[in-house]
Amino acid sequence: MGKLTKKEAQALDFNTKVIHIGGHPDSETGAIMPPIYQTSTFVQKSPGEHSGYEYTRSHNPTRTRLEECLASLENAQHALVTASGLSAAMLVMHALPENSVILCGDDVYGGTYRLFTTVFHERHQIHFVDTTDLKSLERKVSELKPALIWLETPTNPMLKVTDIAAVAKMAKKAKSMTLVDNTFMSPYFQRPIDLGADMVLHSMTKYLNGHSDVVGGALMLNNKKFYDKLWTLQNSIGPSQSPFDSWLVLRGLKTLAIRMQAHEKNAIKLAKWLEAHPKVDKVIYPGLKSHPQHKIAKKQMSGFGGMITFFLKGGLKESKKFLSNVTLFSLAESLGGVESLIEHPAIMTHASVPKQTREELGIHDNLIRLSVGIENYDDLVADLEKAFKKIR
Ligand code: P1T
Repeated sequence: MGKLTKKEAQALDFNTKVIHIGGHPDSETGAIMPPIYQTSTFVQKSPGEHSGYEYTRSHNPTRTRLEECLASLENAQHALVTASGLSAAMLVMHALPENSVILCGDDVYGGTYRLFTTVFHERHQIHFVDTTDLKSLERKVSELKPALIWLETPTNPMLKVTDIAAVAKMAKKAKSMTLVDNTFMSPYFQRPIDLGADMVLHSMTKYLNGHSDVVGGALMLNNKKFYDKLWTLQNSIGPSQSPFDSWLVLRGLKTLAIRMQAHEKNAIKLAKWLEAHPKVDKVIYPGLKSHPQHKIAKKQMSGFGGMITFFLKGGLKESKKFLSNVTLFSLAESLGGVESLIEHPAIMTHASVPKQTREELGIHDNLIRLSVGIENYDDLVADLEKAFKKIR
């Protein structure tokens, strides 16, 4: 019932890591599935003499297993699991010295935008920039010497792809840190730390868990000093994930590799089908040759993921009609679960982005976002076609 050594664990293939790192049998009972340490506190032998676990806000053995697995999947030394993707973002913002300059991609999840513009705008100087325009970004980096460059790639919802290695290189020159929100790709398709980034953020709510039954976040990084700062903040502020939720993510992770393959297989076919559809104006999917950063996507990702956005021919009326007539695609916020979801970014996930900014980014009323699930492809197409037929 041995546990893998660090060296043995590192040598494993991704498909083996998702199952075996943090998935070792319970040393006490031999239970093949990790115990859920559903406890708030841990008994001490004498004051300060304990097993390494004192209180679940600080540490919990089920969460530790998940952190071990996540660190290894992103090829990082450390991982910190948090109660949500946004609380992971919050910890990073608190960990930076006051009045830090941050360059953040202009097209990020609406909740991240809201966190930065309504909570942290007073603590830091946050500039939103188009990180796909490397020349302009480089000028800003050398002029502003930011503490942090925050990338979402591909972005939510416009699926813009930023060259991670190029940004990490310019960041290093300016002594800036680079963080990549890797939620859309998961470490199965993209590993930012291997490309030179300093830190990876995930909303585990999405592909990592994969079953739409948990909210969670994670940060992976190599810098021990910054990790310690993040952990201290988490312990002090309190957004730790519950043991049961960590256990669910550990369970979901086991199928990450095959789920991602299935998401992508459906999404590639669906993107091509949509591109040829007479009621569709334009499709955005990093795997399409028509995607403006298709070459960069091919270079830095080993697959293109399960997210598609497209512009319907028409406006809000047509979008609403379409969205109200799908059945297998559930009209809901979130993404990355095994079931297909559909949503209207302007009204739903990105409502907190001001209308003018939305318009500038291309988040118009005819923009639809799909999280393509792993159901049968023909059933998914038939569902969309049924809804297309309802619009004139
Ligand atoms: O919802 P939460 O676990 O707090 O994660 C926030 C978050 C962070 N980063 C990205 C790229 C995200 O997409 C999200 C959450 N996104 C949605 C809920 C959504 O429907 O787009």
